[in-house]
Amino acid sequence: MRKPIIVGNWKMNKTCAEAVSFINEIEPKLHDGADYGIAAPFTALKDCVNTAKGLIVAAENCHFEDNGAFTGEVSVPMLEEIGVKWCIIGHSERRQMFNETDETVNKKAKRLIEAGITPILCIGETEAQFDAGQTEEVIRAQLKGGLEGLCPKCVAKMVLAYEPIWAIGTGKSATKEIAQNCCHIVRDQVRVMFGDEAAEGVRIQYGGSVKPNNIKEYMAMEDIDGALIGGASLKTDSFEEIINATK
Ligand code: G2H
Repeated sequence: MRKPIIVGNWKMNKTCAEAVSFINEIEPKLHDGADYGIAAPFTALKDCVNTAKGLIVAAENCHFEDNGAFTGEVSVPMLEEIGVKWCIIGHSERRQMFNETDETVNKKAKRLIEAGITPILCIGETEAQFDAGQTEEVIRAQLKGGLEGLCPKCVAKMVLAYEPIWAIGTGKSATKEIAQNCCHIVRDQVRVMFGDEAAEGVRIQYGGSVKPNNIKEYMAMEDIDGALIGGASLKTDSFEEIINATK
């Protein structure tokens, strides 16, 4: 039985003060029906970790090297030092704008797991790939590259987020059938690579214009264990509606 996991991805939004105020307001609304979390900008992470009691606090990225000449980057030991236990890797915005590849995602996953930080690994196809019928091929290839060399038990504890790029921040969410079909492919690829235990344990999120009014239909699907939510996670009222809809 997989516990649902709902994570807000704040992206480049919220100052420390705004992040702390959000967490203080939202924490009393949490319940045991799911794990809830937010991914915050680096600058707000320490305050978020120190404020959150039940809410998961995730970083939105990390570097795979521990230190060195990587101007502007943040390493896994730096996240570890401030108590971060979760980290998004491979978000499509990082793949598209910051040259993230399956190879760097894989290095990041390995370093995070070594540090006891759970990766939330994002995958998903572009609109052109979707239109060309390449979705399955793209998903399987991204997982092959991103998960290569990890141990089955490690994969079982991870979160994989399927986010079709054409649905991100566009208001054009995937139908529940498309989302289910793709999350099923994700689970199948994990099964092919790591066996049944990993496939049944890994939690798979759908992401892309998830809102209070559509979260329930995604959560009802067999292979969808949660959601990665951008826009609708920025305001406490819409995040609270999502919390209530996933009781
Ligand atoms: C996809 C998602 C959060 P949004 O990026 O990861 O954002 O819900 O705004 O489409």
